[in-house]
Amino acid sequence: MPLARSLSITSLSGLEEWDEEFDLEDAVLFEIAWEVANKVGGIYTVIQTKARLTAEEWGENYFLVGPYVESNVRTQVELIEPTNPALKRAIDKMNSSGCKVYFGRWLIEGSPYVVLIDVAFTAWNLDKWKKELWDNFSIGVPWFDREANDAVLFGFLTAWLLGEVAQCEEPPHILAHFHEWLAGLGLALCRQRQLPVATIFTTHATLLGRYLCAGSVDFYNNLADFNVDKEAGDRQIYHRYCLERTAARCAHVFTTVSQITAVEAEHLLKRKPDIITPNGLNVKKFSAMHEFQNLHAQSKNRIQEFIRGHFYGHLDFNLDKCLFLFIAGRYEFSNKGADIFLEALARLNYLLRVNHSDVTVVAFFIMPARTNNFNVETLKGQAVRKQLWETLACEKIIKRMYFYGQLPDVSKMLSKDDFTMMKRAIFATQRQCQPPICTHNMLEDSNDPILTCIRRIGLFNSSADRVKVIFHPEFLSSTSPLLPMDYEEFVRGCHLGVFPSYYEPWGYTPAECTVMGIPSISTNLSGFGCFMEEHIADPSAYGIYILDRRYRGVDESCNQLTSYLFQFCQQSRRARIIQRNRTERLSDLLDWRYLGRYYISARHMALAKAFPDTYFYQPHDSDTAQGFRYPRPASVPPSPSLSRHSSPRQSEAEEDDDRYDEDAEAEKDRLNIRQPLTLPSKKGPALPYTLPGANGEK
Ligand code: G6P
Ligand code: 1S3
Repeated sequence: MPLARSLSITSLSGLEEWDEEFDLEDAVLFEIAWEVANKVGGIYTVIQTKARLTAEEWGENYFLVGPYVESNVRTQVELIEPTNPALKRAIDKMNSSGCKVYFGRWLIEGSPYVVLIDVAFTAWNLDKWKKELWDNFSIGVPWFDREANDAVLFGFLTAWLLGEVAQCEEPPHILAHFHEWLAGLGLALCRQRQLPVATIFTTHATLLGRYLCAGSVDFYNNLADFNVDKEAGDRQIYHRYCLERTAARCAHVFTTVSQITAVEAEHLLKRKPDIITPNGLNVKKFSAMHEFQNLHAQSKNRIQEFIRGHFYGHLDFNLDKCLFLFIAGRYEFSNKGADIFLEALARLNYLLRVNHSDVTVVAFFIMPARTNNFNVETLKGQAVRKQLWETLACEKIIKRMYFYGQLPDVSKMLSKDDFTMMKRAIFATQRQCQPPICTHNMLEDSNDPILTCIRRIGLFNSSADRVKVIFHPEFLSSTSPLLPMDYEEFVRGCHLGVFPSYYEPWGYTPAECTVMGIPSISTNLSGFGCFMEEHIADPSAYGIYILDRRYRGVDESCNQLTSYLFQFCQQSRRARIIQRNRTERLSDLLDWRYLGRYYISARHMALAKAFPDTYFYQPHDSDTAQGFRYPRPASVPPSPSLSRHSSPRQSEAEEDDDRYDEDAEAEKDRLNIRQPLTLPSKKGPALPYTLPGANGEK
C-alpha cells in the first residue's frame, strides 16, 4: 500500500500555520457523495474545491465515490484501470456479480481518483435491498420516490464496495466520509454489518430544516419544539428523514458546515455534531496585487455591453453611474431571501428617486427556473446593439483614417451616405415597449414567485425607476448568445452580491464574492454570515454586510437591507475600490489551506474512535475555541461620528478619482491585520467542537 503523507499547512498571510503529525501510512480515505463528478448544488463545490488539498494529504490513498452519470463522465473523467490492488479486486468482484463500477481520474485540480457506480444497472436488486432496509432499520421507502430509491441503491452498493475492500488479505485502515442523506445509507450499513470502517457523516443542510423554512414557520424560535416525526410525515419525507437521522446517529463522527446548522441538527436529527467543518474555496492569488481590480473593470465593461442591448431605446441613465447588484443560487424564493431583496429594491427605488440620486441600480436575479429558452425581445436587444456598434465602427471610416497616414481631415471623414446609415441605425434603437424583466420565456409565468412579486411592487424597468430588475432564470454560461460570461466573470463585474437568506447552512455565494474582492450582504442566519461575524471585528468595513434576520421581523430586516443598499449607493468610486481591496484581503480566511484543518481533525477523530489500538486523537486546547479576529481596518476613521458608516465614504468630488495609492492603502491595512490577532494555538481548530464521545455515541 503506497504511503499517505500527513499534512502541513503553512504560510497564509496573517493566519496561523498548522502542523499536524498523524501517521496515515496504513489508511485509505473514501469520500462518498452523490455530487462527486455530478453537479447538483453546493456539495459539488465542497468536494471539487477541496480535492486538491485532500489529494495532497492522502496521495494515492484518496478515492472519491459517486454515481456514474454518462454525460458527466464523458466530459469530466478519464477512465483508467484501478491503481490500488485491494480496490481493483473489489471492483472486479462487484463487476463479475452484475454491477457496473468504473474507476478513473476526475479531471479537476488535484486529479483525484474516482469510483463511479452505475446505480441504474443494479436496479434489479431494489426490492431485495428495500426489504433488507425494512428488516434491519424499519425504514420503508415508497416506490414513487425516485431520489430515495437511488439513495437505497447507492447506499447498498457503497457498503458492498467497502465490505469487499475490507475483506482483502492485508486490509488497510478504512476511513469513509459520507456527505448528506443521499449517501448516508452506506454508512448505516457499514455499521450494521460491523465492517472495520471508520465513518464520518457530514450534513450540509437538514432535510426537515429546508422544508420547514420554506413554509411559513418561525423556524429558529421553535427549533426545540418541533415534533420531528410528525413534521416529516406531514411533508411526506419521513423515509428520507429516517435515512438522514440514521446516518447521523450511526457515524463515529458527525459534522456539519456551520454553528447554526449544528444547533439545527441537534434538535432535528437529535445528535450534536462532534466538530464543525466550514466550507472553503480554492483561492487564486494573482502576482499583481490589484489584478482583481482590473478584472472587475474588464468584466464590468462586458456587463455594460449587455445592458446597452437590454435597455436599447431606454438608455436614459449614465452607465458610468450604474451599480450592478445580484442574487444567485438554487431557486428557493424565500429560503434564499429573494422575497426581501425585491421588497428592499422597491424601497431603494423610492429613496433614490426622492433624493434625486444620479445612481442607477441594476439588480440581477440568477436563479434557474423552468423556461422555454430566451425570449425574442431580449435577443433582439443584443442584435440591435451589435448592429449599431458595427454601423458606428464602420469599416469604411476606419479605412479612410488608415489611408491618410496623417492626422485625418474631420470634415472628410464621414460621407452623406455614412450619415444616413447612422441615422437609420440610431432610429432603429427606438422601442415602444419597456425593457424586459425576464430574459427567458417562463413556463409558469403567471405563478412564478419572482415575477408575481415584481408585478405587486411595480418595478417594471420604466424610465422613472432608479432600480431596474433583470431576471435570468438559467445559470450563466460563456457560450450564451445573450450574456456570454461564466459565473465567475459575472461576479467579478458586479458591485455587490445580495444574499439575504433565511435558510442557508453555509452559503457559498457570498464566500465566492469575498475571494474575488466583491462585497456582499449575507445574514446572521447563514453559516457564512455567522462565521464572518465571529472572525471579523467590523465586517461591514470589509464589505461583508450581515443582515439581522434572527432577532428582527421581516419588515425590520427589510428596512435594514434597504439602508445597506442605500448606503452602498452613496459610496464614491474611490470608496468602492478601497472596500474591494479590504474584501479581497479576507480571502485567506476562506481558503481550504486554512479551513481544511477541520476536515483533518474530523478524520483523525474518526480513526481514533474506530481503531483505538492504532490511532490516538489528542483533543485540541479548549482556549482555541475563541479563534482569531480580524481587527477593524486601520484606514477606518476612529471617531464615532465618522465611523458610523464603516464602509469607506468619500466626497462626491473624489468620485472619479481612481488614481489614489491603492497599494499604500492595502499595505496599511495588511500591516494592521498582522499585529493584534488572537491566534489559535499551534495545533488547534478555531471553532468550537465537542470532544469525541461527548454525546455518548461510539
Ligand atoms: C477597478 C479599476 C479601476 C476602475 C474601477 C471601477 O478598481 O482598477 O480602473 O475605475 O475598478 O470601479 P467601480 O466600482 O466604479 O466599478
Ligand atoms: C447546501 O446547498 P444549498 O444551497 O441547498 O450545501 C452547501 C454546501 O455545504 C451550503 O453552502 C448551502 O448553504 C446548503 O444549501
